[in-house]
Amino acid sequence: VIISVINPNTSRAMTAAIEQTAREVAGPGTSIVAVTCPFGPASIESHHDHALAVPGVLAAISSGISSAAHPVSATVIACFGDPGLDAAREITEGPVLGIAEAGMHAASLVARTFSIVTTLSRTIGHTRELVHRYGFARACAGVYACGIPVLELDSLEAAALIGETCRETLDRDGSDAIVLGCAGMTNLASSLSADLGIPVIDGVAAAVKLAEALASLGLRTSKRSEYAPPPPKEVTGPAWRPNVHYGHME
Ligand code: 5HY
Repeated sequence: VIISVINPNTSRAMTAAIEQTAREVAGPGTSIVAVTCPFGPASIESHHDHALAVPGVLAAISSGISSAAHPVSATVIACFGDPGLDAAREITEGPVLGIAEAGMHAASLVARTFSIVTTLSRTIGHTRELVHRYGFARACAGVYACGIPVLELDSLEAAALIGETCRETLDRDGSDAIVLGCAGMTNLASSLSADLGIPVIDGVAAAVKLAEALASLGLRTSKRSEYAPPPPKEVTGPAWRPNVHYGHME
């Protein structure tokens, strides 16, 4: 099984943290290909960042497709906004998982209710929409922000503040688990879980293992209608797209 793990922002340090988690949790038969988006925002924490990130996600996926030598079994979009998820499912054969959707599924299997702790409060609206879209409106007790920008998560102060936000969230919601709302929090899950005494789900780890499970079951995205390859179309603009014709799959 080959899993392509894509960091939709262009910050290589975040890709390294994401890759480390992916390699740690991957099973013996799974290899991880970590990809940093070739262009786009350094971090994604607004609607505008999210929109700018999608072309880079699709470019990163297309480059993976065109390397038919090592066909990718599954793809993980390692950003909690799940940017480009549906478009990615149209242009790939294997399963595509976003870390938000995967994290919520994992939480729903170990807890009756869970809460989400994300970065800036301005990302709460989009996260709530994903909660509803993925069908977790009943299971998700709330979405809260720690107030730290994505690129400032890697500090002791940030870890302490995230822990504090988790405690406040659990007291407020009475929920049974926490989903960490940013790939940049991936290295905090186990220590937070030990401190709080509840499951703390890191969407990166959840997405990699769910992708591995689906790929090992031989499950691929259904091409019957909505996720069929997009109709061939003239696209003007930067020639970032390798010569992959979306109309068919190699
Ligand atoms: C992420 N942004 O996981 C999201 C987190 C967020 O660059 N990687 C980012 O705040 O939506």
